[in-house]
Amino acid sequence: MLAILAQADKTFFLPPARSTVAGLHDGLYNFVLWMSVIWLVLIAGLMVYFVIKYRRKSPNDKPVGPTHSTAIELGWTLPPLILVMVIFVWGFRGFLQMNQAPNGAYQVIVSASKWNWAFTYGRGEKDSVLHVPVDTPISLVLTSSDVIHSFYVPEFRIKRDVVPGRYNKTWFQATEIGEYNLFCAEYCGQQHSQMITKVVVESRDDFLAYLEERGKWWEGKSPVEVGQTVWNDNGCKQCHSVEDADGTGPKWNDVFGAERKFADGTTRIADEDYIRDSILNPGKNVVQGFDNVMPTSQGQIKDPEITGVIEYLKSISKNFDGQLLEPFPVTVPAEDGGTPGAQE
Ligand code: HEC
Ligand SMILES: [Cu+2]
Repeated sequence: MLAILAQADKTFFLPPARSTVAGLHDGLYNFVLWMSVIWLVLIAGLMVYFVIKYRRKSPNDKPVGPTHSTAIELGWTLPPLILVMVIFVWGFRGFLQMNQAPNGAYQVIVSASKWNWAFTYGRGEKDSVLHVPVDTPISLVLTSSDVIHSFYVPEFRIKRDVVPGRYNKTWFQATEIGEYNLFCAEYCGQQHSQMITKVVVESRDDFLAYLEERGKWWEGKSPVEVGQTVWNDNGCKQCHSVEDADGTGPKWNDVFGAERKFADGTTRIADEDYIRDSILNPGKNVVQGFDNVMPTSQGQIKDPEITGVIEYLKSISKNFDGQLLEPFPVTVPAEDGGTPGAQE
């Protein structure tokens, strides 16, 4: 919270404007605000003045009946009409600008789910933080896999609902390199308030380097490390604790190798196939005592990542003491009861 305030240039007013449309929105906002202030002061002031000036001064004062003045009537009708039309045209221009991405905008897919954000780029690169090049129009296609969320970046002055079952669009062009907060602005359940991530605006070269690295981000990492990163970055950690406590989903430290019981009374040993199934078709085997609320990762997770999750689950499971996928040569568990699978 303090960090957010500090970033907003220590003001409770609008945070600094960092996108091309922000100027137009701020202009209109300030116009409406100051018009309201001026009219409030004027009307309230006149009211007080009239109450005093025309108060009943003696018991013999008779109330004066209504009279008509065309000039006054036009006076309080036409100026407000003109003002409202100005606000309408101004707002409508902003509305059009907000909705029409310029041709050639770079597209990013935004997937929201309880309670995290995922961003997918042109070649399937994927991340939980939104990276974009500066001074480049970015068009966003927003989808949700569960409930209504809302994509909100205060510095860019853009907010768009993310609705399950349809694709909403918006766009922006960031004007300054930096990191900005990205909020969910639609109350979407228990951990709504933690559905926060960042927009990293960087130079074109940095962005290209980032995409390059993200494309095969798992290269050079051990599968366990890959799995842990997926757990962290793909939102698994919101529901699955790796410590000894169930959350919205089952804790992960006793899954692999155990016999899992399901809501329909069936059971299954948690092996590689089961984990893969659970990730791609969460509704197929719903673990007893839990709701069928896990979003599918179908189309959002690559095979090396699934392998990573499997190995990570093995590495933290109390019910697994077999061999992990490791770089050659592997470490053989010591006969004298040393830590199984430990690296030399
Ligand atoms: C919204 C909460 C939520 C999120 C996010 C979530 N899960 Fe789940 N997950 C659940 C629930 C609830 C269950 C138990 C019900 C079921 O089996 O569908 C479950 C079950 C599982 C199981 C079977 C575990 C067992 O105990 O037998 C696996 C494996 C799993 N999830 C993997 C993942 C992975 C990998 C991710 C991240 C890509 C993830 N989950 C994200 C809620 C979630
Ligand atoms: Cu949300």
